[in-house]
Formats: sequence, structure tokens, C-alpha cells
Amino acid sequence: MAGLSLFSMPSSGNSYKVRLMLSFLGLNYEHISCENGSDALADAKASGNAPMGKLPALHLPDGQILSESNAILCYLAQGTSWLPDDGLEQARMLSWMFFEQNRHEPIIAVRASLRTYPERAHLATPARMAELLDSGYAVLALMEDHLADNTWFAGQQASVADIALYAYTHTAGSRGGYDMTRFPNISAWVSRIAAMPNYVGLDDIP
Ligand SMILES: N[C@@H](CCC(=O)N[C@@H](CS)C(=O)NCC(=O)O)C(=O)O
Repeated sequence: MAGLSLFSMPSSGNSYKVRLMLSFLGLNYEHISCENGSDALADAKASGNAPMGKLPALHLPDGQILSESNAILCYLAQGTSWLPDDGLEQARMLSWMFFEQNRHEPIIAVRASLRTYPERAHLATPARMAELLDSGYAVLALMEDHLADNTWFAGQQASVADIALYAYTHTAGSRGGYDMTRFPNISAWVSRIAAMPNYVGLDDIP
């Protein structure tokens, strides 16, 4: 797939999902960096390059633009082993991806953002941080339980659900302040993903 461009926010897990997928698939792309609060981000929104007002936004060779990180993952993975063929496994993959957006990202990523971005620091009240810690542990416990009996989140090999969940889970300790020693199955899964060929880290910006 030649001629792909990605408008992405370097520090964001949602954008990182797509950078990781593109790297795993060995696809070249132009990276347009739009960090939080930057003029580049404002320009991307104003110019229509981020039509849903958020990043990532993947620009396809024919000029069409795709928004929403998990939808982009599903698009890029078509015809590869990252998207299970079996209908039930595909549905299980989607259920973990909806879980990621509805229950995981709004807690794990939000707590990390309150600790990371200075302009959000005033929202990090002790009560809010404590609530996000408790609810985050409950979300991580669901993943931990699943990984007690499964190597991956759907099917017998890594799927886009693993990429979606990996993005904010692998920094839940360092950025979010969660004690990840409580979750040995998650830690082993994080290591499995990081050991895969063509892996790139959050800070490996093209
Ligand atoms: N559900 C969306 C969320 C995207 C999103 O919230 N992006 C944030 C960065 S993590 C963003 O673009 N923020 C810029 C802004 O709101 O101005 C996805 O998964 O792509």
C-alpha cells in the first residue's frame, strides 16, 4: 500500500496503535507529527486533515481519510493474520476492542494523561486519582484473568485486539502509576508483543 500518510500525536497511545500496526505490517508511510497543544494539531483540525477532530487520521492513497484508531487497525489488518478469519474469533476480537475504548482507555489513559500533560494537572485531584486507580485495577484484573488461560486476546495468535490493548497497557505503570507487579500475566503478554519482529516503541517516531 503505497502513499499512506498518518497524522499522529507522538505521545498518544491511540496514535501509537497505528504506528505499531504499520510497522508490524512493514508498510511505509509519511508521518505528520501533531503533538498535543501544537500549531500542527490545530492546523490538522482546521484544514480537514483530522475530520473527526481527533488523531490518529490515516490518509489513504486515493485521498480518503480514516479516523478512529481501532477502525484503522481493522482496515490495515485486512487479509493478514492480525484479523481472524473465523467469525466468532473476529467478534471476540471486536469485543476486546470495544472494551478498550469504553472501559480501558477512559480510565488507564486518562490517569496517565493527568500525570503527563501539565495543562491537565489541575484535574488530578487526590479523589479523582484514587478513583481512577481503583477502577483501573478492576479493568486490568479482567485482562489478567483472560491471560491466565489465553496467550492472546482473540484466537490463537496476536490480533489487532492485542495492539489496541497494548498501547495504553504497556505504559500503565510508568505513565499511569499502576503497580503492574500485581499482573504477571499482563507483564508476560507485554513482553511477548515487544519481542515480535518489527516492533517499535511509543517513542520511536518515524
Ligand atoms: N476514539 C479515538 C480517540 C482519539 C483521541 O482522543 N485522540 C486524542 C489524542 S489521544 C486527540 O486527538 N486529542 C486532540 C484534541 O482533542 O485536541 C481513537 O481511538 O482514535
